[in-house]
Amino acid sequence: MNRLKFVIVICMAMLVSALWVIGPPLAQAVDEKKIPHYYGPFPNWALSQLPVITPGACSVTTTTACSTDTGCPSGETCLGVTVSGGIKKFQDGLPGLCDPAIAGSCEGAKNNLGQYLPLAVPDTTTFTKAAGFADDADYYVIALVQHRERMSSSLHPSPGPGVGTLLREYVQLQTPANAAASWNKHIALKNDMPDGTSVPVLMPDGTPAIAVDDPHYLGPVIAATKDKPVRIVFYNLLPKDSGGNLFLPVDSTLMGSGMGPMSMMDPMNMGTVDDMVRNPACTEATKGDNPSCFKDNRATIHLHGGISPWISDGTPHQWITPANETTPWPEGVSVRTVPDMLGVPGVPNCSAADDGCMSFYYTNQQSARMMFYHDHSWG
Ligand SMILES: [Cu+2]
Repeated sequence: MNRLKFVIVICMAMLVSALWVIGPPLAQAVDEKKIPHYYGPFPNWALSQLPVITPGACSVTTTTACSTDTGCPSGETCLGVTVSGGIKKFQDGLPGLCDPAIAGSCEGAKNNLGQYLPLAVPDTTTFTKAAGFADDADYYVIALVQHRERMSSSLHPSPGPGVGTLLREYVQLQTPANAAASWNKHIALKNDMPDGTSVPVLMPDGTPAIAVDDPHYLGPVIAATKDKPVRIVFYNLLPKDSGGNLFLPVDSTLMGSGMGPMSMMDPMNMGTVDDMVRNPACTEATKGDNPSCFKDNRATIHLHGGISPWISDGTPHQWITPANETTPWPEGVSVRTVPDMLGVPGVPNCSAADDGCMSFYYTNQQSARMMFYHDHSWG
């Protein structure tokens, strides 16, 4: 019997005797600096501020504390109740749609929180019939970054580092065709981290990642035309290694999102809340930057409702990790490159498994409709 097994047997023997006299450990109090775990020992929670209600007193029997009239004797009202904090609904304006290529358009579309929905600005000169392609196409380079955005005037009233809700947002990168355009805001992108810090976003070649506009919730809006294809090069620019762990609870027991396809020890049932069955390998508590786990920073673009060839659907197995990620699995098994997007001047070559980018072709051979593109990674 090796040492590990011996210790386990000892532990189980102690456990059997201990279980009769103790319950499971108490759930820990919410600590917003910690990432919630799907299994524990930290509880799942959402950081929604609850309102603080200071009780008042009943109108006649004034020694009776109350928070509503029903807390008072019949016929009396509850007076002096105050409510503070919480998240108020319907306080903020909706972000407006705007075209960054038109001066002043997005400034005018801002709501009271500074939010707006920028259109993606197409590159119409790279993929053209004149250049030998079957159709003129709108071409975009879209990246995914981690970004904080203030979502409600009830949240985080004072500006400062780490303010806003942490999100993963799509953003339009500049291309050679629009690098010198007057409307290009040349935003040097940063990834916002759960601890409140920010780190510069680099392209796979180590140069700064430059966006045409700041990241915005819901991402750049792509206005397409029936029968005119949209072509996209997608860059996964999320943080790498343990920084790429998702800041939401992840059910890593779904095959393909936790342990990789390799021999790993079977989880042992110790009957405790934090044993390997109830706190499996590759959950937030144990993942770290363990290369034996599928990464949480896998991402893709799925065009929801699009009539797209399967290679460009962005299926659950068409995800990629950021370039240079430490993983044996840098892309899903169904990732394919759009054949005629290879070897095009100014267009990134995304044919390598670990290049952190992939290409998409949307036919738009369908009637006008509102669609959305979103992540679709397995797990
Ligand atoms: Cu969808």
